[in-house]
Amino acid sequence: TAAEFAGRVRGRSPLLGYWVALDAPPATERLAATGYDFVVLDAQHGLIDDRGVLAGLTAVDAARSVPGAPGAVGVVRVAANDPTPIGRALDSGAAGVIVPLVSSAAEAAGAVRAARYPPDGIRSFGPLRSGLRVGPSPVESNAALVVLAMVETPGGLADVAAIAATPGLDGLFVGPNDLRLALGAPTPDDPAFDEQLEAALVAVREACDAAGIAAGLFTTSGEQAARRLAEGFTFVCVSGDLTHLEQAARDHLAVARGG
Ligand code: 3PY
Ligand code: MG
Repeated sequence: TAAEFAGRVRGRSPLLGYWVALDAPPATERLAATGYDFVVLDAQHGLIDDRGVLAGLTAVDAARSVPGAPGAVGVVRVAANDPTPIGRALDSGAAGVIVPLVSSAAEAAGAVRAARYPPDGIRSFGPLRSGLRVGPSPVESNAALVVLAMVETPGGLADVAAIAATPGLDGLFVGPNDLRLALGAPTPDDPAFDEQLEAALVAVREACDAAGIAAGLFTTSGEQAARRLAEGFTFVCVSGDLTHLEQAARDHLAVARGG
């Protein structure tokens, strides 16, 4: 349930997630049944609109009824730090939101307020699907839904300790592509910025440790994810649908052509 997931996020249990960028609910259901703790539907850069978010969250929940499957919970990386997409993602049944481009403690507080009903926040009441999944009670929802702020801008990095200390915030989540660009790199994978990125990741992790919240980030492989967990990150998105499709297509073609 969403409440159990929130307990694990807040308890800083190591959690592994899968990143979904494609609006393909039957594929999402199968991926959600493979054993990941959570599935993120990317409504910022992913090719997923509001209807796709609703269908994707329904698919993730359906995976929990697959015999023998451990089942995951659905989380949405919303399009923007704005009460409208945050409220809609939660109304659609998300167990939490990952909010992009949070650049100050004030912005982090805004994200938390958008996800909580009064008196804790400003979320408008209308949990059309969430009422079934999380429960219709505002108090229950406020307690059960998690909010993670993405640190991936110069302001976010400069203000990371204050952002992590935001009351009600459940975790930070690093977007390494934007963060590397924020550090001045000309491309999101320029190896000349590896050292600076590593230092930034340490700063984010230490801020999370100090605040006692989840330390999250996006990786693109099992190897990277294992390394980040070993470092102390607690909420790691291992890889995603588009990455895997492309990789498998390329690898199989290479083998078919004789390596
Ligand atoms: C980033 O790397 O900037 C992200 O937002 C993760 O996709
Ligand atoms: Mg980003």
